[in-house]
Amino acid sequence: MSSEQLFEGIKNAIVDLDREECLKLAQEALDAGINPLEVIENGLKKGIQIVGTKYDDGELFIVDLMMAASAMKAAVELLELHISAELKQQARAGKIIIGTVEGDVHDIGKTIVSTLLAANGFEVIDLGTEVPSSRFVEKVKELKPDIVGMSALLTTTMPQMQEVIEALEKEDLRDSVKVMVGGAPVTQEFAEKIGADGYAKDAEKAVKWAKALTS
Ligand code: B1M
Repeated sequence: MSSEQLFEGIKNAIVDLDREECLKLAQEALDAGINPLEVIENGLKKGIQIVGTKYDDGELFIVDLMMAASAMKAAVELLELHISAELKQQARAGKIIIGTVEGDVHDIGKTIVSTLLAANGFEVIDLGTEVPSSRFVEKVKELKPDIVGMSALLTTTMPQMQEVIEALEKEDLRDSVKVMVGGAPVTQEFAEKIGADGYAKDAEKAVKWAKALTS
């Protein structure tokens, strides 16, 4: 199968909520030597976007979203092993704590960002999902990272990012860290409005930003 056929098959497997087919094709792509990031961008992400639109249009339900997410997470986990293995030896480029903000359970994109940052030499401490501002503050005090990264997928949880920045200011910690934000509804304009230092549209841009912010 060509790489284009594999991407198409992986996209369709997500849309069909077919976890096994998705994993099988992801493994085939790896065996064929295709860059795992291309599989995520050209196959998995396209599939999950279609699923999101179908959910919006009432064609799919929350249970379907969960099945698609489970297939995507399993495939990302498989691909991640290969991303990290290639680049793990690199020197540490900086320390980052990252999490999905309070009230938000979406973690697929955040985990891809974490993995790619780690693969590019950053020490990444992933706080998981639904992370309250107090935990971000506590971890900044404890771990003294170079960057705090926040992800939000819901318009209703985006304001949490500002809350974290304000909490850092209140504790006199804001000047000790750079803040990077991202997630589908987040924009450059929003990042500037809440006083973040960086915004990234996707995982590769997040790495570029993190490198620029720490250099
Ligand atoms: Co939900 N969901 N969801 N969902 N879900 C969205 C986000 C939605 C757009 C779907 C829709 O209506 N079309 C919609 C939000 C609408 C809005 O806010 N305007 C929505 C909704 C409404 C909900 C619920 C409220 C549904 C309900 O319960 N009625 C609920 C909320 C639960 C909660 O959080 N409290 C909910 C639940 C779920 C599932 C649990 C079923 C599942 C998540 C599973 C999981 O993550 N473990 C899910 C899914 C899968 C989606 C969609 C379909 C896909 C999200 C995803 O994984 N995308 C999504 C629709 C969509 O986005 N098209 C949707 C793929 C991922 C690779 O992309 O996360 O954007 P993304 O990450 C990218 C970039 O954004 C960027 O890099 C990543 C890689 O390129 N990035 C960063 C992300 N974080 C970054 C951080 C950075 C930098 C870059 O710096 C730190």
